Formats: sequence, C-alpha cells, structure tokens
Amino acid sequence: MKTLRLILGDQLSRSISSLDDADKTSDVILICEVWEEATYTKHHPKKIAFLFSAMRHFAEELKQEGFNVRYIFLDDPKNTNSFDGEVARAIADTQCTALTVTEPGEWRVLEKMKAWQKTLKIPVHIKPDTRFLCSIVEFKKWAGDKKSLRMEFFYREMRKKHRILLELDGKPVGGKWNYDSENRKAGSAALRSPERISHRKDAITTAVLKVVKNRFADHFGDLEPFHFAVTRDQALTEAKHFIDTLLPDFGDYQDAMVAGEAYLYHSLLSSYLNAGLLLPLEICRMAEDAYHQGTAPLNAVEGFIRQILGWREYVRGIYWTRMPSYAEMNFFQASRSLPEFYWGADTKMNCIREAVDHTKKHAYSHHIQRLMVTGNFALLAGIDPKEVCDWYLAVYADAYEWVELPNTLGMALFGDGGIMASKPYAASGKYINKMGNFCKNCYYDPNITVGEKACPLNALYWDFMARHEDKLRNNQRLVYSYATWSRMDPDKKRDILHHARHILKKLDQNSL
Ligand code: FAD
Ligand code: DLZ
Ligand code: SF4
Repeated sequence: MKTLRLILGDQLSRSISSLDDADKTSDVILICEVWEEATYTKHHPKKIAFLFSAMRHFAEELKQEGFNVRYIFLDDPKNTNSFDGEVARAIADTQCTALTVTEPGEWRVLEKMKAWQKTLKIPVHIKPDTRFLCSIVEFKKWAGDKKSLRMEFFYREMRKKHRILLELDGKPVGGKWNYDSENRKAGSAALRSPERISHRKDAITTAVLKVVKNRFADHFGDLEPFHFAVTRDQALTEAKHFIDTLLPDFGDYQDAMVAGEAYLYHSLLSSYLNAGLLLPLEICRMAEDAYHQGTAPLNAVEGFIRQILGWREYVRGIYWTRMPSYAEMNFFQASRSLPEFYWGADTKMNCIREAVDHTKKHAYSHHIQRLMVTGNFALLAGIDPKEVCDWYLAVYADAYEWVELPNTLGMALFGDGGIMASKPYAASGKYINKMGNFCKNCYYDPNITVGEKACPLNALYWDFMARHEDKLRNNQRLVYSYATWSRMDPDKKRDILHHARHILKKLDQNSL
C-alpha cells in the first residue's frame, strides 16, 4: 500500500507516530506551509518563521534519510493553502491509497481529520500522539468524574509512572514531592539574564525570513533579530546549555520579574517541545541527571520537571477531556474588550508595558508574567475570555490551543470555574512589587489604593472580589481575603469601589 503521511508544523519529531512503519520506497511524506494555518490567528511573525524554517529543515533531514518528501512552500503557485486542499491534491498527484496522520494539537484540526475519514475515498488512520507522557485515555481514567482536578496529585502519579526523582522504595527523592515554597526569590535590577545561545541563520532560515517579512507584515511582533533553534540538533544544544548553566538558578528565580529582562533563568524550551524538536521525557531525564551529578539543586530540578511532567501533561489532559465546550466557558461572564495596550498601545502601567514589550520583541514572556501581569489584569478587569485567549494564541511562539487554552481560560482567568485551578490567581500590585522591580519605574504606586497615583490593580483587586463574592466566598483559599474585605471600614470600601469604576472608565478610554 502506498501511504500518504501528513506531518503538521508542530509534529517535527522523527519518532512521530505517523512515521511508524513508513516505507521509504513507496510512501510519500507531506509537509505543507498553508495560508489557512498561518493566519487562523495572527501568529507572531517569529513563530511563523520558526515553524516554517523548522519544517523545511525537518523535511531536508527526512530526505537525507531516504524518504520521499512532498514539501509545499507557501509561495508555490499551486498551493491551495489549506490542509484539506493539500491532502486532496497530494492524493490525486501521488496516487496514494491510504492516509496516515498523528492526532493534532487542536480540536479544530481534529475535526478536519475526522471529516477526511468520511470525504476522502481512501482509508484515513488517525494515530495517537505518543510523544506525550500521559495518553488521553490514561488522563480520562485519572480524571474520572471529578468535578475539579488538582495538578499536584496527577504529577505524583506521573513521577511514579515514569520513575522520575524517585527512591528505590518509591518515595520522592529528598522526602518531598514538591519544593515550590523554596522557589520564590524576588527579582531586582541586579538580576540579569545570563547570555543565551544565538543560532546562525542559514540559507533556509534567511529565505523564510524574507517570506514572513513580505507576507505577514501586518502581524503584531518583531520578526528580527531572529535567533531561534530550527533543527533538533540546535534545540538540543539549547537544552544542554540550559541544564548546564541556568537550571541551578531556575528554581530560585522562577517567579522573579525584572525590567528589561525577558528570560532570566527560564529554559525557553517550550517552542521546541511543542513543535516536536525536543521530547518531554528526554528533557526531564537530562534535568534529573543534573541533580544526580550534583550540578543542580533539588528545588530547581524538581520545579523544572514538575512544569513538564506535571503542568504540561495536565493541561493537555484537560484540553482533550473538556473540549469543545471548554472553549465556551466564561464563569464570571466577563465581557470587556481587550485593551489596546495588549497590542502595544501606550499605558502608564509599567508591568504591562514590560510584559507586552517582551512579547512583541521575543514572542515570549515568562510564565509568571503571562499569569500575574497580563493574565491577572485581564482577570481583574473582566476582559472577555475569548479575546484574551485569542491574544495568547497569537503572540507566543509556543502557542497551540491544547496548551494555551487551559492556561489562559483555566489558570489565568478562572473562566472554567475551578476545573483546573483551586482559586483565581487574582493579585494586587503588591504582589508584582514584591516579585520584582517593575513598580520602581511606574507612574503608579503599588502601595496606594485610591487616587490618581494609586496602582490600578489595587482597587481592581477588591472590585473583582466584591463583584464575584457570590461565586467565590465559599472558596476555602479565599477566606483570608474575604475576612479582610469584611473587616474593612465601609467608607473605605465605598472609595475603593468608586475608584475601581473610575479606573475601568479610563481603561475604556485607553488612558490607563
Ligand atoms: P520554563 O519556565 O523554563 O518551564 C519549563 C517548561 O515547562 C516549559 O518549556 C513548558 O514546556 C513547561 N511548562 C511550564 N509551565 C507550563 C504550563 N503552565 N503549561 C504547560 N507547560 C508548561 N505554554 C505553552 O507552551 N504554550 C502556550 O501557549 C502557553 N500559554 C500560556 C498562557 C498563560 C495565560 C499562562 C499563564 C501560561 C501559558 N503557558 C503556555 C505556560 C508557560 O507560561 C510556558 O510554557 C512557559 O512560559 C514557556 O517558557 P519556558 O520554556 O522558558 O518555560
Ligand atoms: C502554527 C502553524 C503555522 C503558522 N503554519 C503551519 C503551516 O503552514 N503548516 C502546518 O502544517 N502547520 C502550521 N502551523 C501549526 C499548526 O497550526 C498546528 O499543527 C495545528 O494547530 C495543530 O496543533
Ligand atoms: Fe504594575 Fe501597579 Fe506596579 Fe505599576 S505600580 S508596575 S501598575 S503593579
């Protein structure tokens, strides 16, 4: 049988299940750059350039190995510009008698693949994505009919299943499963991001940059400088560099925020993991080895592994067990439009300016900025989850719906009402001030709640808590906040809520 094997832009792994049993003499591997995928959201130009270059490099590697690869360039005049069109065209041109694909990372693409099973005249096999450490079936079993899920328990199961950071008797190395409480050092102006690897742009990347510059000029974000890894070898070099030089401090500064410093000690590996250049288990093992060799402390290694083995797998499980209704959830009925400053318009709020600036320059902002700066503001101000999710999907190089949606809707916005997180990650300006130096150069003052110079997040925090008291008062993790609110002088409460109205009005006038 001559099989067409479609590989998507985020399936660039030699071990992808659609390549299992591929026959070099008869089968055709299809990789295609299509306008529909490049524009279903206005992806950051760096993300498009990274993926197109990585796709072209991967295709070359497969060709070197002897595979028959059909690579469709975006500018190919015959390009139909959709997966539907390219699959149909490839079948017609190559006379393949079966189609094999690996399940995609987004619901909308799975729907397309299921439709092919009905519309194409040849058998269509959709295979599980075995690069993940927890299959969807296994996650479903773990989740059962629990109303709310907790990552920590899932993570422990995964540690046991993959025997990572475990003693021989099955107990966690060091005696504790989680060292998060040790990972909360604040950032300061003195904390600088260590030097990062920059990859040489070869002819393939140079050609891709030209295409992206010409075709996606209206997408938000800076295309250059561009120094992403675009091959597995380069991504492995990045991973080794991280493990050897940055991992030791990863834990301490995981939550820190520093003006002008986008990366700090974060790994920057998410784009490579999500596109398939790196595999999650190999990265966890590399980190574990660093601990056993004594080159990185346990709080850093456990914290890093938890992100990949725990959070990454957990959000994927939530996505695939809760879609498609998950995308429609809006627990707080939030409806405000996304403010223009998310797209780079001016704002006096320095934390937002910094996070958006990192995003625009690098198609990256580290987790705590995604969660506690842009995410927290959207939560407190009641921004429509759909608009917020669209923004996160567009602006980050690592964004695919399976991972973006639960993180944004569930973790940052509590839009799922607590399926994913045990409480909203709502915070006032005091938290941001505690974790870094954004507030030092801000027009606003994090220690004031009411008045022209008051940090907008302070009044918005109480306004949010008051607005949603009926939905949140019984949450055990918010008891302390509601006790403080109840004890507050009624005049003070009134002033705060009045000021919050004023802030939201200014927000609507784009003058915050
Ligand atoms: P590190 O801080 O070095 O962490 C190591 C790795 O752990 C990451 O590379 C990533 O693979 C994994 N990881 C860490 N946290 C998470 C998490 N919460 N969910 C899944 N994986 C995690 N991550 C994405 O990959 N794509 C997204 O579209 C995305 N959208 C997000 C939206 C919001 C609102 C929030 C709060 C988080 C989002 N995340 C997303 C999770 C996280 O912020 C990024 O994975 C991380 O910032 C990537 O940078 P890094 O590689 O330097 O991560
Ligand atoms: C993100 C993306 C972009 C920008 N372009 C392409 C493309 O041209 N061809 C392709 O195969 N994949 C692309 N992707 C990645 C897909 O959007 C991704 O595979 C699906 O969203 C499923 O996760
Ligand atoms: Fe952000 Fe408020 Fe700090 Fe300004 S004062 S940087 S708005 S938290």
